[in-house]
Amino acid sequence: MQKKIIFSGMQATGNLHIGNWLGAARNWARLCAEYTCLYCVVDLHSLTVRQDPATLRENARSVLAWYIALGLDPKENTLYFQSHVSAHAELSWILSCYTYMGELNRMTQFKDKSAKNEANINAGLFTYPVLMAADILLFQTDLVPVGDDQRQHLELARDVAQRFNQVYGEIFVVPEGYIPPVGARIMALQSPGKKMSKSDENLYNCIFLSDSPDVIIKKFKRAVTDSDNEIRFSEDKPGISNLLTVYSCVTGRSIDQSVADFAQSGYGDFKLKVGEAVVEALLPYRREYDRLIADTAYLDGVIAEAAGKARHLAAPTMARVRTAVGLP
Ligand code: AQP
Repeated sequence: MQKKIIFSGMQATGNLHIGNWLGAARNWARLCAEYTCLYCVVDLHSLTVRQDPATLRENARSVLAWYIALGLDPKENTLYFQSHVSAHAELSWILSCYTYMGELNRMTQFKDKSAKNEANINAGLFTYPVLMAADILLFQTDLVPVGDDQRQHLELARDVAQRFNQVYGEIFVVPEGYIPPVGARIMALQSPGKKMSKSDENLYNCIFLSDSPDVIIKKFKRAVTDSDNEIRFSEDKPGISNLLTVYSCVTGRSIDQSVADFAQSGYGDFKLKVGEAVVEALLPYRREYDRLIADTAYLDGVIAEAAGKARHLAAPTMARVRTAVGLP
């Protein structure tokens, strides 16, 4: 039997952080044995926010190297740059003609990012979810493992696929999401009311995968908690609950076990131990990343081969879509 298909991606808008890892990439590595997987660096999406060209190129390579370092074997998985497969943009245009303004107006990420980028509320920011739908539908994707913030975009991709299928017959597989039960929304360390984000201006909000052990510990020590010195998982304790979630993800202890581990601890000791657990969990991945990012020839080879493979895999869907809508 043919394996089912997974597609997911990350933007090259900055350095990856532990939210990107625990909410998404960690599950990609777990699922890849059972599925045919395409993991894309969504560099076209990154253009919705103004990027310095050299930095974008560097970040895109860095994200791809992290994919491999975090356990995705490029021989088994197609790890590629979105901009190397022009079918993403072509399908996005076609699907934009099947997506309603009202649907895009409801997207909370558009509202959040518009508020953050008042000087550059561009059309790409608005139509971002259409490109994401195209990314997914292009490969007849069955499963999309993402963090919780992508739930609404994923729902839109499903709606657009269903609408298109209603008009033209079964052209697209309607994808399911995979959102992990723990770690789907890692929160900012200094402002646990909002999610950890690559482009956050406050660097203390974010643990980057490339942060040194000293920096990681320093950031955890500074993490915002609360005043009652009680370590429990609860909605009214967003800072503590976030740290417990991170600890649970990196150690494999359940949330209840994690709470029990710190039954005798104060906040200072707790934050230090969470930091140390993250440093330890990241160490082998960081070593592998450092080795990979220095191996230019190897990465170039992976990038070139995967682009060809992804183009080949996208071609049948594009041909069906073109025929369906009546393009000559
Ligand atoms: N804080 C998070 N917790 C859990 N998962 C997260 N993801 C992002 N942030 C968290 C998941 O990581 C994958 C890649 O995300 P993305 O690169 O597409 O962009 P994003 O969701 O907009 O992430 P960032 O880090 O916040 O980037 P910027 O600052 O550029 O907007 C997705 O599966 C996402 O759910």
